Amino acid sequence: WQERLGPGSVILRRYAAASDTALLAAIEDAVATAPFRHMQTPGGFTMSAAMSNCGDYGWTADTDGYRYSATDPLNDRAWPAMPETLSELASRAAAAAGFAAFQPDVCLINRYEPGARMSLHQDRDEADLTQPIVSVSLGLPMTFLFGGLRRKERPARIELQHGDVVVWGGEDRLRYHGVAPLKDGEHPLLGRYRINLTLRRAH
Ligand code: MD5
Ligand code: FE
Repeated sequence: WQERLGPGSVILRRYAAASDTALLAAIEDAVATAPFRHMQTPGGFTMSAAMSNCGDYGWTADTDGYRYSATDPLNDRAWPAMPETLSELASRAAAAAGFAAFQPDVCLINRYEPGARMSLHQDRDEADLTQPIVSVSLGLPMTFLFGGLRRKERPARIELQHGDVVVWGGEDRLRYHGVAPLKDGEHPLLGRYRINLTLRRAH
C-alpha cells in the first residue's frame, strides 16, 4: 500500500519484501568486490554508516568533497555492475509513484548498525535533479527524518521497516533529510543491521 509523504514523495510499504533474499544476494555479491567502508567527510568526520556502491558510478566522500566516480577509490577498479533485480525494482517503484522511465545508474549501499545515523543533508551531487531517488530499507526498523527545504525546519519522523520503498522526487527531491540513531534489535534476515539501497541517476 502507498502513503503519500509530500507532493513528490511516496512510501510503498513492503514493496521490496518479496524480493528481500534476491536483494541481499545481490548486495553480498557487490560487497565481495567493493567492500563496505566508512568514508571520511570533507569536514574530517568518519561516517557512521558503512558504504559501498554498484552501478556505472559510485558515490564517494573524502576530505576533498563528495562526488560520483566511475571507479572504487579503494582499488581503482570499476564498481560492480548493478544487478537487474535492483534496477528493475527501482524503475517499477518510480513508475508506481508517477515517475516514468527512471533508469538508475548508481546504487549506493548504506549499512547501519545500532547507534549509526546520518545527519540532516540534501542530496545534490546528481546532474539532473528532476530525476527521482528510490530508497529501499532492509533489516532493522528505523526512524527517517524528513525535513524541509531549509536546514532549520524541524523534520518529521517517519518509521521505515524491512521492505519499505520510498520514492523521492519533484518538489521533495531537495528536502533536508537524515536517519536517527539506529536502535538495537535483531532482524531474522539481517541480524543487527539495517541496509538501505539508494538508487539514483548520477549522470
Ligand atoms: C538512508 N540515505 O536511509 C537514506 C535514504 C543518503 C541517504 O539519505 O544520502 O545516502 S535516501 C533518502 C532521501 C533521498 C533524497 C531526498 C530525500 C530523501 N528527501 O527529500 O527526503 O540511508
Ligand atoms: Fe541523502
